[in-house]
Amino acid sequence: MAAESEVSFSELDGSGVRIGVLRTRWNDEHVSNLVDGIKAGCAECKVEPDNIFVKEVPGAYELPYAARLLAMSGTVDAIVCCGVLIKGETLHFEYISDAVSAGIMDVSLGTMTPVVYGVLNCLDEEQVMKRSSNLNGGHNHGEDWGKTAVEMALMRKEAF
Ligand code: DLZ
Repeated sequence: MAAESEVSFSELDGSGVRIGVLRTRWNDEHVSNLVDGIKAGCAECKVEPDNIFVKEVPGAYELPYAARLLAMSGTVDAIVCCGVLIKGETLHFEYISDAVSAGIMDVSLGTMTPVVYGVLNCLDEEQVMKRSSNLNGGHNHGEDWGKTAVEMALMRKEAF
């Protein structure tokens, strides 16, 4: 069964939606591919290219802080935090990974701005490539994150 069984993203009207994308410089090539995917996902939901704001941070650890600043600015309706963490030989990966996922949820609930968790946590580059590109049977998860951001931005605007 498809993960998105109940939602037809192509029916979402994101024409008035503003999306903020925060992306890391770490793992630049993969993250750039993911950002392209986010833009493509947003475009599929009719988001205007001018309504997508992209800002860099150094690494994944900086994403929650930047997300909080952006959410509090009130300039976007949803945020995608985009990065790639690749496991090394130390416990660094585990500490950063936990802090980032908890931090992003904290910002989302604390500011009531949808913040999409667009961070890949992978054991090696091969795993990253399968999830950040549509080449060689892979799937660019950025596309899903862009669509999720639009769906959640509309949910927030309509507020049940
Ligand atoms: C230090 C570090 C390491 C080892 N690996 C990654 C990574 O795979 N992906 C990533 O986005 N950032 C990494 N960083 C940098 C940290 O996220 C952070 O920028 C620094 O620890 C400074 O706070």
